[in-house]
Amino acid sequence: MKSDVLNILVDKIKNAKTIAIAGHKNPDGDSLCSVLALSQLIKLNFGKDAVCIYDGNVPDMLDNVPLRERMHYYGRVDLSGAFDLVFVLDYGNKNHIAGAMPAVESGKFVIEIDHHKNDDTVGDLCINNDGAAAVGEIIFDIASKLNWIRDAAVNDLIAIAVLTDTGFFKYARRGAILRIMAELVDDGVSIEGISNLLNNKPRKTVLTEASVVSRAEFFYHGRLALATIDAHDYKRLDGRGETVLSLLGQIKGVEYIVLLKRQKENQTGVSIRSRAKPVNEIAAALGGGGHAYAAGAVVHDSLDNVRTRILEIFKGAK
Ligand SMILES: [Mn+2]
Repeated sequence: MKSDVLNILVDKIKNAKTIAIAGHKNPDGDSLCSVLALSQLIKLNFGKDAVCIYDGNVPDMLDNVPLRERMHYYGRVDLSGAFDLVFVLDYGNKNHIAGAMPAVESGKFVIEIDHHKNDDTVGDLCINNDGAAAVGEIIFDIASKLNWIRDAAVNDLIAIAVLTDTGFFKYARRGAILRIMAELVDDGVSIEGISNLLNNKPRKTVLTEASVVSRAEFFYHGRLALATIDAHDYKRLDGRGETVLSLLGQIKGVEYIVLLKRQKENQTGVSIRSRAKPVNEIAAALGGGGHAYAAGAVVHDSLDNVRTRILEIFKGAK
């Protein structure tokens, strides 16, 4: 991060009368907590209130994060006047900005802070680092380089952003992120406390997840686990069914895990996880995409037809 970039950032905050901050639609822990952490850093260090905007649904697990009440649904915020400064965080792809897009388009100056690979940027100033484990890491770096004051809320929010995006460090690729967490823990963050705070699902969600797991089917000598969720249960899931995928992935011998979600009569959500070969090409064949070992698609076909196609595809998987 170059100092001239940070000088522009500071200058723009100092001169802005109105500031908005948005993340991606259906915020995850990194998106939501990075937005809130940045808003609190701006309040602490510049005495300014930023408007925090989201679109979609906030997962139940994030209900108790610090300053949660600061997040406003875009439909309840007046976006007609252009903000002097708009931050857009963790968005990855223009489509994911969704309801906050009018604020980004009309903003007098836009700063994006992201860790996704993205060539189609929207910012007048881009602070992008696809090596960062989370946007929370970049926010921490900005605050450190500028000697900004952090309070307990900021520290917790950055820790939640990092812990959720790295799966509590399972997906951490660099030591830098652990050194940042070490500093946060020394400053009072409790990882155990955060873990407890995130365990906040409604009872019906966990019971639904458990019943979906118990009804899973196994194919090809137990190498493929396949679970299905009907439209009624789909509404009770928190997020994309990560818990179902993770539980099935704990079974000995299971290499591929597929979760089919009946979103509508002729629309089926597919999530694929792999412990063996990359599966992103399988997702691409279904019109989706994703990471090598975690991919998905939305197929405009019935669940039964998609199930048949999936079984055909994995029949040939080595
Ligand atoms: Mn992220």
